[in-house]
Amino acid sequence: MTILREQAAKWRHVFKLDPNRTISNLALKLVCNAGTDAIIVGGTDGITFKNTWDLLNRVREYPVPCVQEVSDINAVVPGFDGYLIPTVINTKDSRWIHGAHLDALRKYGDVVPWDKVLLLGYVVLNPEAKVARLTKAETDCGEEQMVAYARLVEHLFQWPVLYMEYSGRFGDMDMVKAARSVCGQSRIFYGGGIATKEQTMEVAKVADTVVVGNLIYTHAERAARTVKWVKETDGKGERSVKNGR
Ligand code: 1GP
Repeated sequence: MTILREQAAKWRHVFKLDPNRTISNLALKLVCNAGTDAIIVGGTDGITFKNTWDLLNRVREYPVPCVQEVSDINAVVPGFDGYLIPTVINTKDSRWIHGAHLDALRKYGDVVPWDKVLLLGYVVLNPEAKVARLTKAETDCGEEQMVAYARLVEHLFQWPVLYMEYSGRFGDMDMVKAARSVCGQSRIFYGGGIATKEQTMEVAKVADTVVVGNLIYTHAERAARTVKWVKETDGKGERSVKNGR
């Protein structure tokens, strides 16, 4: 087991910062000091070495773990605490499943710090999201199909993380519950449209790791409060029943 995998197994809340978006010093301070488990730096487009490097250096002012979600091999920046590698399960375009990964391994396979790498198995569920269009994700997915994806990750592939990605829109909690009903080992990450206390707590009761992105840029103070709201759900909901954790 990688070291990063062990660390991520304890993440209940993470913020996702996009290097291609502007964030004020005040907003950054609020989210970095909010008590989150980690900051993820990554996004879908306009990601460069420079904007990633700049953001890492600003986050490094604070004592919070900071990992990079890699979307472009040319923008991988040394010095992060870890590297999240996404793969999209609900696409037929092999580039997003393992094609880009193989290209990267052919070039840089000898120097990958494997103990700092964590694979994220994405199911992209919001057809309007940039990531859905880019990866040609098959977002028209019902609960039965979601259970099949979750079983693929949990049992067949035995991957560490199933990431349910609704980026930009609050998702269908019945879909998350469907995945929850068959996931015990793989961790369920949920991201998408979290903007209120109710939404934060609803997600936190079912998913293992709550990802907050856009709210940082629109309501930084409220985004900071999501950390506390997640903690308020400890011991409640499907998540605690299913896993006893
Ligand atoms: C995006 O899952 C994250 O990759 C978070 O989504 O930006 O909608 O909060 P939001």
